Amino acid sequence: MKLTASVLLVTVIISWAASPALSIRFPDRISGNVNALSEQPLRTAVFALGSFWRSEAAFGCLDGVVRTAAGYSGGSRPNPEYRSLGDHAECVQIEYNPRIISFRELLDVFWTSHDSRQVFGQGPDVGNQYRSIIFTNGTEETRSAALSKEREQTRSKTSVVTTQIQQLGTFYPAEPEHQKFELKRNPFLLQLIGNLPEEELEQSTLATKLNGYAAELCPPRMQRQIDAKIDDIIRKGWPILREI
Ligand code: MHO
Repeated sequence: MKLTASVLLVTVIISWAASPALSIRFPDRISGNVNALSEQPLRTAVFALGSFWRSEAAFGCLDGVVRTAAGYSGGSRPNPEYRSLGDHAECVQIEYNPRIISFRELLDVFWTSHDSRQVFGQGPDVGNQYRSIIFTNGTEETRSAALSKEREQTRSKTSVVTTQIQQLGTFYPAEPEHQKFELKRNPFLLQLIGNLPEEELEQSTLATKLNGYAAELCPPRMQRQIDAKIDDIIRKGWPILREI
């Protein structure tokens, strides 16, 4: 009798738990995760192409670029600073989502954003710190860089592409006053995003984009999109630009 009762109880519990109507429900895992893109592992590229103020802005508003930083690399002096950078070059470090933009596409922007045939300088900025360098991470990137340099050289044979290709060593971030320099020259845009403190500004994707916009270096479609957003804010009186 006792045994029968226990068997009955166990049977009741099992069927209760198995019944979809009565069993305890765990929340479904969120499918179609809206943050899937931002969770992609990011990659990093570093290029030297003249003044890092402009270099940072040249890559800032490309689709897929999440963050940029100005800094020093390519030399041997430990802990370089702007006034004593030794044999380093001014560089931009680009964090990007490889699902949206590839290293090769970044290389295309690298070539079109500076004159790789000027010897150790860009325009009026002359000196070793302004030399042109593609930093690479691994053989695949080194091969892409070499191929794109060859292609660039074939565009014109009358002058030599001076760009160096180097394995990336240490990237030293530059001093805060050199970060997002173009954006910082534009107090209106800084106010528009709520005068972020320095650390937030340096991490912000929006600030990265607006740094390119401030220098008028965004691709035309992005430049127009930001223009429209800003017009909208001014018309509607929204206080702060949060995203583009
Ligand atoms: N031509 C620039 C160079 C600055 S740079 C960050 C200037 O205005 O001095 O080296």
